[in-house]
Amino acid sequence: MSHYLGFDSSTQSLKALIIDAAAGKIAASAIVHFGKDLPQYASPDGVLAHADPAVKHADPLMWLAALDLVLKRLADAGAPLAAVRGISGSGQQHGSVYLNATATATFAHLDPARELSAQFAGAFSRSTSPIWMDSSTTSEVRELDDAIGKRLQDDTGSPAIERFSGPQIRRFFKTDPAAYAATVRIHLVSSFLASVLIGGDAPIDHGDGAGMNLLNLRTGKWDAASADATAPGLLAKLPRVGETGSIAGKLAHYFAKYGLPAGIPVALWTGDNPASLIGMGAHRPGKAVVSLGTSDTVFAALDKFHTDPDGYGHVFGNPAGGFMSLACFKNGSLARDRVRTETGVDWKFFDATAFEQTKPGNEGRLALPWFEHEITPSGRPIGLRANFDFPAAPAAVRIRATVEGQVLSRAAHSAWVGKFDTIRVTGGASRSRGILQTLADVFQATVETIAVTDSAALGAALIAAHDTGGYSFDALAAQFCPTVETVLPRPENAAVYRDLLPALASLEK
Ligand code: XUL
Repeated sequence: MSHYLGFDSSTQSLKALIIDAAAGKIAASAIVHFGKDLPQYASPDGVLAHADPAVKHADPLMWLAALDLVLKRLADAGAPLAAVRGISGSGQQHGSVYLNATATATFAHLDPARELSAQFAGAFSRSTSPIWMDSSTTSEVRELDDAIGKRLQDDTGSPAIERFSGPQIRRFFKTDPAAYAATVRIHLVSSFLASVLIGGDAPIDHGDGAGMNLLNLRTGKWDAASADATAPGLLAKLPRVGETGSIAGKLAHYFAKYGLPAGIPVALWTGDNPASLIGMGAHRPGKAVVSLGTSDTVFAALDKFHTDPDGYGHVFGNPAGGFMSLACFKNGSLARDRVRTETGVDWKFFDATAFEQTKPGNEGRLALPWFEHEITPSGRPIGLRANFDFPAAPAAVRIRATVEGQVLSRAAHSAWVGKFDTIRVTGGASRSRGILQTLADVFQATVETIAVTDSAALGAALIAAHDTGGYSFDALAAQFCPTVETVLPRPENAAVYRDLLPALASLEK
């Protein structure tokens, strides 16, 4: 029996996926949409409404209700739960969960006769969890910067960032010191759910821990000075940092009610981006993943620990060992869609025809669709930027200018990571011929699409197979992440795009 279970607790849903590692097949999967399936939590997109648009919190009880429901759905569908030999999971990064002194007993005595959400109802010192979309911590970021300075990025992999857990914890300490004092444990979404599975206190891994502004990636330990600058007594409230590849504990008896074997190993959970690195088969340096979604992200395994000199990219732990980079570009698909709507064309035109009617480099015409506050680079005013009369140009020119502007920016802000031979593309826009060829030409790398759709949940299941079952990541990637389509770079376009870099730099000013 070679079945492994991976979870992905993302912003809007909880997915569970069982793989048969020996057969190289996905054996079962189930999903719970927080909005649709758990309407009692009033979080249509997984986020609670708040008068201040900068505040984005979620109810941790909703994540627990989803855990019961997704396992029930797997059991009801006859999934091979009894054959599962190990479990892991991934969580939306940066979200933090605050537990009070009663939580220890709750974890230790999970009662199969009652739902998890009922058992944990009194276990939180903060009833809601700030998540990665929250940007209410501008002053806390400044305070951390003032206290630690450049060393924060040099040692934790990122400068102080609003959505990172450290500034969020500091804000909680400042706004509700009594509730902070009553907090005995602060978990990430990932380590909290791992704790529930083992009925104990799971460590935080290097992948997700690096998204806190608190983990020293050079030592693999909590950074005492950053913790002190964040909030008093914080070190004692954090769980242990776990070694990459290690086991959090054994599955609690509670989960036997769904047919899972109690006592099987639960590997450390990680963040959704580190899990996706594994699920995309990109755990080795040289391969980057470009995820084209609401936001575009570019992430890749790093050959050694080093940081982005411009301060926009992050360094996280790689679940396969070592480190990975991640850069997030806020203006992704929604910006592409807005340009498409405004030019009055359909997706076929946007994805392919526009590129047939224009030439690579677009005769120097370039655009950046910054309709939302961009974070890479940050601090610039919003609006469409172009070095030509954008509204007057033909639709095909505007579309190529937008796509080339986006792709050049993704490449320019990933140059610090190193050279890639291969780019694996995922997300809705990976269907676009024009975008795939532009990626190949700008990065001068082979572009691959793969069949994986739920890369974080698959990555978590592969991590379970590796960490608890001894399967190698290379063998798992060969089986589960094969290439579907390849687009080759055209060497003659390398210089065309190199020559556009000064134009990009002036648009980004
Ligand atoms: C990464 C980040 C997001 C979340 C999404 O830094 O904030 O990608 O992990 O779930």
